[in-house]
Amino acid sequence: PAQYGQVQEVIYRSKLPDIDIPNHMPLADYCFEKAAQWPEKVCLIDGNTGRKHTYGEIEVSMRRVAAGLAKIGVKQGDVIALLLPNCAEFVQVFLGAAKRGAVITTANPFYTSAELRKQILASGTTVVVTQSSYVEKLEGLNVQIVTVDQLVDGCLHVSALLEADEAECPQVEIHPDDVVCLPYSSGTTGLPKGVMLTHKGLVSSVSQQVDGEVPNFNITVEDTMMCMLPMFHIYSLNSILLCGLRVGAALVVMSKFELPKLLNLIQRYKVTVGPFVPPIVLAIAKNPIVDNYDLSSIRMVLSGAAPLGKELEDAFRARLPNAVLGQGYGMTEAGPVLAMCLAFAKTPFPVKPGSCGTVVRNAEVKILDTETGMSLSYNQPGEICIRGPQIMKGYLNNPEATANTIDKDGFLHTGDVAFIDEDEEMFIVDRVKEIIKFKGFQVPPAELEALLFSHPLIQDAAVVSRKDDIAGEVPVAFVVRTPGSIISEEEVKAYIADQVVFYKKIHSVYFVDSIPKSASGKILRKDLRNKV
Ligand code: 4UW
Repeated sequence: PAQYGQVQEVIYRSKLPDIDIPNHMPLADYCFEKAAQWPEKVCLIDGNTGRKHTYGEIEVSMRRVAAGLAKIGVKQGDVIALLLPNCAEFVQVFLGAAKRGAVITTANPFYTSAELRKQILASGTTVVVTQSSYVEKLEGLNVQIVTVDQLVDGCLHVSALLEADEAECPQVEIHPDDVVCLPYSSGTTGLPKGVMLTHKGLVSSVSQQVDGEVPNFNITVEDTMMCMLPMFHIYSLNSILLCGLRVGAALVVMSKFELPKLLNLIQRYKVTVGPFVPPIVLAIAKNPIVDNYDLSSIRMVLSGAAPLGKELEDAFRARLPNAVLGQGYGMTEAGPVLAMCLAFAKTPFPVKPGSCGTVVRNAEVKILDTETGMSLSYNQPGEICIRGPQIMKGYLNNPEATANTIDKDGFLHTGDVAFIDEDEEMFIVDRVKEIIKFKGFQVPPAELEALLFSHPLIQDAAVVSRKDDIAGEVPVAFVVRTPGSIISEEEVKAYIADQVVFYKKIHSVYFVDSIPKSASGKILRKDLRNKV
């Protein structure tokens, strides 16, 4: 009970009991803890070639890669960048690097040279594992490049890692608070920053989803999961790859989204679990070709990374009546999973459409009034804050941004606005942060604004989101031309498009006389969003 003069805190928790989380274990050992029980079981199926890798094979290749990395000079704590579409080598090198005690940073292989350069330098990457076609983009960087397909002059080939001697797998003492994964995210404001996810954090997050007597995300060794979302993004890395490995599921690895191919693979391999994002849920709900495939094997469809409308949920359910559809809610910095649909639990709960789930076990959520900071009770929207062993350790080399995100009590502030109803279900209603999400991909306005400012004919600029039926949101720019300049919309768009990955392209330019700002100089983004 609240004491006089003290503000009462309302803490929300899972409806499932807390569990014992073995988060003293290194991530790779945790993922393979039970795999000795099923060495012959299929772990990965390459969707392009049909090639299968068993759990036993992946476990050996993990130790070989760890040995190979040590051999080429990678030390504990060194940073390795994976610049790959989904493929077996992504999984093998990720696990081998984790086993070595190295840190893995992931990036979109479609990134431009300039985007890659920033992340590689900021993260202190010394080794980049990629495809031969992307080697060019890394020119001028002082890194060891490893290619997974063709041999390239001056680069190593991944066989140097995969064919190393597993007996030479280094013994490494890994501390639970050591960083293992370093994805980049802009968080609630500014440019992309390195998010330090530790062994303890990722083990906790996976455990919160799939471990215990009554797992929240009830996938098992019997399941075949579609691994089509890119593993360089934390959603797929955590909830598909790491959760899948932990339970012994088979993962159907797809390198690129094409609807007919996806449907074909679901039918061929009798996929049971489909982790998707809203544009894919939309395609399955609406595209007539879906009727040509037998998708009856699917029992669970997970959506996340962006909002899923109630109408779309209803349309999807009408199409795949046998599948349980629900959402998860994640944020890179939160480890990433904050909430998961309880209809996916081993003992399922009834859930409502539009909910992004219930807070995971072993974690605490507060909803704070965005004006007063007061902790709010049921059905009142405010900023979601979360505390638990799964959240990030902080931003790399950025204590200020860390302190602005994790408060002194250890709660991480998400910048998402939601309410929780009496059934403990969370509903996201708004965002008080800058980030724009194009099909679930992060578009940081600050990055595009910095590029716009760098143009001599642009005096001021602001980038905000515009709603879009397919992508969810697209970035649009408000631009103030320098006096006398006549730069056109097409020129502005082309200037940005040359420098960024496809999903950060600007879709419209609105020329204005000034950008609305607060007294402290902050762009009034809400005003601009209301204009578009
Ligand atoms: N509804 C509305 C949602 C939702 C959402 C996210 O790129 P990041 O940093 O991270 C992610 C991670 C998503 C994720 C991870 C693991 C998982 O199991 C799962 O469930 C399916 C999802 O997207 O972007 C974080 C931001 O994306 C928005 C929200 O604004 C959040 O802060 N977002 N999920 N279900 N919005």
